[in-house]
Amino acid sequence: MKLYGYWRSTSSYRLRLALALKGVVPDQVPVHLVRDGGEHRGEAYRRINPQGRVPSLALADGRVLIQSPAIIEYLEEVYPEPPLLPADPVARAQVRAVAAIIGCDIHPLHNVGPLNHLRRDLGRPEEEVGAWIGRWISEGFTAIEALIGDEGYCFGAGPGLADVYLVPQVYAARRFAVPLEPFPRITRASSLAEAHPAFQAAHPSRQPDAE
Ligand SMILES: N[C@@H](CCC(=O)N[C@@H](CS)C(=O)NCC(=O)O)C(=O)O
Repeated sequence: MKLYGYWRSTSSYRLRLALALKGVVPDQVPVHLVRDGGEHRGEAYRRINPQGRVPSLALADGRVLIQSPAIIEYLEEVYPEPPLLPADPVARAQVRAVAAIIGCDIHPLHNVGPLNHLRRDLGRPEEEVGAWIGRWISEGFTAIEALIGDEGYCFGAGPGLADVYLVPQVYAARRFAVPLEPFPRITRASSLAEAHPAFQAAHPSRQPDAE
């Protein structure tokens, strides 16, 4: 298996976490999102992923999966142990809701492409871009703070899908200097997860392309 990703991309980070929790170790192929206007935009990478985004996962037979939520579901189906989702359908929907707040409602608003558009095309100053990022992360985190449990990981004693999404989003919040004090549950759950060996192995600073 080959994982095409970028060390500090939150979508790549969440996929690395799911792989690490499942004990699957792919070969890593770094795709630089910044250098030379972004390697992900080039023809060579678009032949692998027509959307020109990371991550992508090439299977042993050469077929390529894209979009981290779809790839993580694939992993959950093919490597069911340890499960990332609880058995109960209602609990599964609750975990998926936290993942969706991050994957659908927070992350797309501070992704490389939209931020480049704000800065370069719309000429917004850095101060406004920072306020934009902070607004959407804080709004999403306010909802998540009300949805997750008040002890342990996001939902209980072991790490699961919600933690796989939350930890990279907390990493991004710190990177963008978004205050985390209003979110004690998020801070507790992410700190606990960060100490787990799989989460340590998947951390951006531990990746071969880390700068
Ligand atoms: N929904 C996609 C998002 C993928 C995505 O947008 N990845 C970012 C890095 S975190 C990227 O490649 N951005 C490039 C760009 O926006 O130009 C997923 O979860 O895989």
